[in-house]
Amino acid sequence: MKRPSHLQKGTYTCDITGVCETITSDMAVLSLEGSLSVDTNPAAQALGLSLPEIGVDIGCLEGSAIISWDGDPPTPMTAMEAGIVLDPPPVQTTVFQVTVTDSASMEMATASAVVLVAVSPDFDDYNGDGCNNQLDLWELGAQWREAYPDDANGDGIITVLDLMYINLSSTCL
Ligand SMILES: [Ca+2]
Ligand SMILES: [Ca+2]
Repeated sequence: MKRPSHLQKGTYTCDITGVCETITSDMAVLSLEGSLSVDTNPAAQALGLSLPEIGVDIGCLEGSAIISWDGDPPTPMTAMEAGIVLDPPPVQTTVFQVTVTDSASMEMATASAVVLVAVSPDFDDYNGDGCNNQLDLWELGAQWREAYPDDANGDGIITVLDLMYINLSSTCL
C-alpha cells in the first residue's frame, strides 16, 4: 500500500501459509488523519453594489472535486474558478449549499453560505456615494431605534439586525 486512501481504512491481519499450517497475525488498525472538508468564503455577506461571489475552500481531497451548488430560493449562479458569482444578484435573502464529492473516495462534505438582501434596494449603498463601507453603517446607525418603513429586515424599526445588511467590502463602483 503505497499511498493509502480513505477506502482502505480499517483492520488488517496478515496470513502466512506454510507447508503444514497457516498462521494469522494480530490485527493492525489503519486509520487516516483528516477527512474531506469544505468551507465557503465568505459564509455570510450582505448584498452591495457589486455582484456577490462565494468562494469554496476544499481540504484533504484525494481525487478531483465534484462540486454542486444549490440556492434557496433558487437564483442564477455562474461557476468561476473556485466558487460562484451571482449574476444577476439574488432578489431576496438566499441560502446557498455547496456539496463536494471526492472522485476517488466518493466521500462527501457540505457547507452553506448566506447572502443577505434587504427588502429595499436603498441598502445596497445606504448613503448613495458609490462605495460600500462604514460610512453607510454610520448613516444608518443615526436612525437607531427609529421607525423606518421598508427597513432592511422588514420589521419597521432600525436595530442591529438592519446593520447586518450593510455591505462593508470597501468596494466602490
Ligand atoms: Ca456608500
Ligand atoms: Ca429592522
